[in-house]
Amino acid sequence: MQIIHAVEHRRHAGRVEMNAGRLVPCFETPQRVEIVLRHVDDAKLGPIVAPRDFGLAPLERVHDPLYLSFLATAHSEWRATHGDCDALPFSWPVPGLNRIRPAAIEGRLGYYSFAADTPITGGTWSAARHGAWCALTGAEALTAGERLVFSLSRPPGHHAARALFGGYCFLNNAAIAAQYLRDGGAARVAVLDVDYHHGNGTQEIFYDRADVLYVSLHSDPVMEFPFFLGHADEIGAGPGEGFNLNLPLPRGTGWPDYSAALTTALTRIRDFGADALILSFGADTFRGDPISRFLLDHNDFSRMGAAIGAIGLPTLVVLEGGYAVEDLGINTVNLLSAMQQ
Ligand code: Q9C
Ligand code: ZN
Repeated sequence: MQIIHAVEHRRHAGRVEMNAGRLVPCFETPQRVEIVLRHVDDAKLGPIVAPRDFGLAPLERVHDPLYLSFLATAHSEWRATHGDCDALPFSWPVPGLNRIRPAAIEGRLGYYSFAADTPITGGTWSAARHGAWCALTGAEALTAGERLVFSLSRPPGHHAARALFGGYCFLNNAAIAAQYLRDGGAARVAVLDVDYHHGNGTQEIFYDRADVLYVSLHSDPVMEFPFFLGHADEIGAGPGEGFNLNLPLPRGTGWPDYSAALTTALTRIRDFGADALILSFGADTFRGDPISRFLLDHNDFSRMGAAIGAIGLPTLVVLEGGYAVEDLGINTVNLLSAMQQ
């Protein structure tokens, strides 16, 4: 399988995030991708290639151009007043407040975000763009006939909405790739999201559309981030009704209940008749994950990969979360190896 990777991911290295009342070192670190890179290389899973530069046009198919301009200059604007520290949002236009876009950078940080867990650094924009280009390069390879491609990038993407960052995400790599496949002639694209957290961004982007099916297995938002989206009764809107499937699971879920939900998800994807599958893969369902509460073991990622591979669709795997850093390499290789069978 082709593996797409860009060294620029290292330029996004946040120092701190808000966690349980304290600023703590970021969980989403450059080391994550370096570990996965070492493991896929050791396992000889395939050639590792750099992405090509797709410019901004395919990003603008999914994201608000003004949001992209904000991301491009946010840290230099922040640095001009606050020096070279991470930019973190702290005030949001929740319902009841006026949604006029502020001029101040501190205000625009809140205007374009939904969580205080996601710092913007000097290299964030470069890293995020190269990450999206990895997904696009992978999607292009599918168009050229590849059956399985892995976009090994960070920062992750599935929490990023049309004009919102948060949950460690800035650009929705999976959504950008799905839209690129649609624009390239695929009639139907399915996105399967197995990250521990609900992909609120991907859901929002495709919520009123029947051409991109979004199916997610995740920790029930009544107890877990992103809290405000991901319930089972969110089924899509207008022409998109019936094309959004949320399968929330309780904290403490292990393989037996997880695999039953995965069967439901894969049945829906099969019925949909997709031309291609995008897998938003987060390994934060692993039992040792420091911020998550599911109980999957190393072997369960092989089982997951075998089940997903068995539906036989050309598939682009995009890396989302997974914060047990050493295990992230093992879990990713287990998934990908089993998908290849
Ligand atoms: N400090 C992904 O897995 N963080 N994002 C909440 C904890 C939310 C995870 C605050 C975790 C987001 C892609
Ligand atoms: Zn996650």
